[in-house]
Amino acid sequence: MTTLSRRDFLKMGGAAAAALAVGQFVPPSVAQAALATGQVNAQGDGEIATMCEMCVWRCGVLAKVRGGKVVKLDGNPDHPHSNGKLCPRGQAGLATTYDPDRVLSPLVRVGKRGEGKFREASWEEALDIVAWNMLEIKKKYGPEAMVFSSTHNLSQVQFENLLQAYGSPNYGTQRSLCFNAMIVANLMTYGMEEPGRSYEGVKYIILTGRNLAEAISNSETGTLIDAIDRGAKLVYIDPRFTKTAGKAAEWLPIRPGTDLALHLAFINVIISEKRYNAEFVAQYTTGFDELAASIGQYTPEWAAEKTGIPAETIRRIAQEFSDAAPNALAHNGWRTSNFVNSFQTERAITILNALVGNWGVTHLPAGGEESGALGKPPQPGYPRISALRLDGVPWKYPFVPLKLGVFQELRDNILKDDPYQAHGWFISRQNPAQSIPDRRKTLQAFAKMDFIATVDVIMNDTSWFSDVVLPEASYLERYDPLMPMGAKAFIRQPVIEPQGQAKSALWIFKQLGERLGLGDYFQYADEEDYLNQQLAPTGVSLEEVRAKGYAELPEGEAEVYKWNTPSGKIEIKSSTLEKAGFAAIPTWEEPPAPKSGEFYLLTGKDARQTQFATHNNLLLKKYDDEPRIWMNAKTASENGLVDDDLVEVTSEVGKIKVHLEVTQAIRPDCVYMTPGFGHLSMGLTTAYGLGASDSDLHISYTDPISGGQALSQTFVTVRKA
Ligand SMILES: Nc1nc2c(c(=O)[nH]1)N[C@H]1C(S)=C(S)[C@@H](COP(=O)(O)OP(=O)(O)OC[C@H]3O[C@@H](n4cnc5c(=O)[nH]c(N)nc54)[C@H](O)[C@@H]3O)O[C@H]1N2
Ligand SMILES: Nc1nc2c(c(=O)[nH]1)N[C@H]1C(S)=C(S)[C@@H](COP(=O)(O)OP(=O)(O)OC[C@H]3O[C@@H](n4cnc5c(=O)[nH]c(N)nc54)[C@H](O)[C@@H]3O)O[C@H]1N2
Ligand code: SF4
Ligand SMILES: [Mo]
Repeated sequence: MTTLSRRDFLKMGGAAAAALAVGQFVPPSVAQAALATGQVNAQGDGEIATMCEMCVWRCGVLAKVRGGKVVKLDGNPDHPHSNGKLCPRGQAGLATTYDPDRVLSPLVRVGKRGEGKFREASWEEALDIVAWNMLEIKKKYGPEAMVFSSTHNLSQVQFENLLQAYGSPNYGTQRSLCFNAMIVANLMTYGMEEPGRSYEGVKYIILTGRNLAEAISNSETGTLIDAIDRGAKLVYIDPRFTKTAGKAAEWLPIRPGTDLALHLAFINVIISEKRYNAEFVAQYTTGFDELAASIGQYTPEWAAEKTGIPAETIRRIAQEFSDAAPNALAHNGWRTSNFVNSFQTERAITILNALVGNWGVTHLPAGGEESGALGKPPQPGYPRISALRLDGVPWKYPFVPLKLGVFQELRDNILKDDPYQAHGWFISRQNPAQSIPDRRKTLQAFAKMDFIATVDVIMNDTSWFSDVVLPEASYLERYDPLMPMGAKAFIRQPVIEPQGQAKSALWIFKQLGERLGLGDYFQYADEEDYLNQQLAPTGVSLEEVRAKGYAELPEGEAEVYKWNTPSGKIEIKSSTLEKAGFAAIPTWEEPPAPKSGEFYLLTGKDARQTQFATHNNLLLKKYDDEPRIWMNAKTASENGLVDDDLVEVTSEVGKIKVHLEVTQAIRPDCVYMTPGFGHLSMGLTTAYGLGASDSDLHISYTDPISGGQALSQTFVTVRKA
């Protein structure tokens, strides 16, 4: 055994000394902490509780580590989002962390923008460049000339802190491309963003384009399948026969854009046959009489014409649904960005639930992720912002909450300099080069910028067009702020040391804040200090949370639920919409339809990929199909096309080439592509060159009420290439 002198010990530094204590292959600080909490043994082997971030659902993970490497990811049985199971993407998370294409050092662009030539830089230099550019832009054009955008994640609270402290009103989130229609409809009707759902005891479920078996929300997907196993009836509405359709008792291949007609007809049957819960409606809702007076026109026969679903089917489903009430649930959906009438569709769905009085049974107050029980670092107030937002919120879109925004409009107004010119864009954990419709326009918006910086783990398509790329440590290598859920707060903690120079977002935003002269807004020494400040009021130690994976929060006062609407009731007739001159009760709006020879272009998730983010993951790629465009077999044969043909797909704004998948599983008037292929970044060596991007074809249409994008409202022609 060798002995170390005190001088040698000091020379090695604390970290190296810790590594020595637990074996030479074990990474220093993670192993030291995990050893202290008993999660790993002296050889560095063990299991560490953390949270997945392969999508936004945040399941609990038990990460198996061997000698400082993570070798397997399993679901944490203690976490309500995983209940012991991970989806395929969650299990493949190691291949994202160990992706050979990870960006592991700050990068500074040296070639032309979009050429992909970068040099490595130190953090000092890269952060100085970002801060200098942000300060220049602020000085020359005001803070509003800097756009910030980021997609839902645990460190977003500090991203928003940076944005607000800097003083820009311009915030782009993914939400208008995702669920604005659902959120704004619920706010208008229930005064809450998204009611919770319970499948316990549910007997009848209507899913409108909510493909839970493939567009996975792990725990909800599981509880839905369990409910089906217990005998609940599932009616699934989608122009495509998805895996969820395969689990359903009935699949309704609806004509796209006509879900509103279908739900108006359900409401018609329920009201005209007096199948609603009169007591619940009288006590808790407003505007029923106006709805009853206008709904007569929307008969099942009328809806059959619009939707292509037989009138007797519509009538029977409405009857079965109300018979099963209150153990019946009409699901609001999630990515409800299909058509410009999707907001009215969401209103109709939400009212259908209210009519059968399922509140408190299948439809509940939202659980919420906010928790007053946790503390946070102190900070000064934010500067007042007087500039208008580029995305039209609230001056053009008065009902869209500020934190949702209208991302596609933000992009469009950057192009128009309306109401002023933007000069810089700071992006974190987001891939707008792919996720906003009409990619050509997004690239034009990038080209207009004096400066773009991106925080990501890989060279995504947006980083590819950036001036500086800041590498975040992957979710298995870092801390994020604690996530409160009900009576617990869950932790994401490092299970291995960050590779290369990668750093947590908490660290990056603080460093940048300090360089921008905003250090007072980032009063935490490091990540552990941040978590300790969160835990301070709870009396729970960080060590305990690390060991268990969560903290029990002190019980708050039980909340008495109140509808947070102007009337304090569920607003079937929305007084807010009425005042603004919009249809105050759901009213049929005819959506545009393809011309003869054109198809609806549908988009939708695949169980093995997340959005635009995972296609470079070697494990997922191994099990993924070659991405092809679906076409109905009858349509294909009428057009002289066969399986695997290379076809040219053309919309008003773009053209792509892709191979054809001939299938029975889609309506003859639709084609379908899964998103996220057709990457532009050659820094993704696995994904580059695979498939094509529907963002090249999508046209931007915005619903004037919710600001939601209409992703199914692009029509295309298809011919042999
Ligand atoms: N595997 C996987 N799971 C995910 C994600 C992922 O990327 N991958 N992303 C997560 C996120 S952020 C979200 S928002 C959710 C999305 O969850 P969902 O909204 O369930 O998913 P999508 O696949 O986007 O869309 C669902 C379906 O809508 C159908 N559709 C298109 N137009 C219409 C229409 O007019 N009417 C009807 N009735 N159906 C229509 C499409 O054919 C598609 O099958 O999934 C989450 N879960
Ligand atoms: N055509 C089409 N467009 C769509 C949709 C569709 O179905 N079809 N869906 C819409 C929906 S529902 C949504 S929610 C949006 C999503 O739109 P975006 O949020 O723009 O897309 P993501 O692919 O989720 O972007 C996540 C980014 O985070 C990066 N990332 C992953 N892990 C980390 C990390 O730990 N740290 C950091 N800093 N970065 C990380 C990934 O590499 C990726 O670049 O897209 C919308 N747009
Ligand atoms: S649903 Fe899948 S990818 Fe998303 S957090 Fe859970 S395990 Fe991870
Ligand atoms: Mo989404």
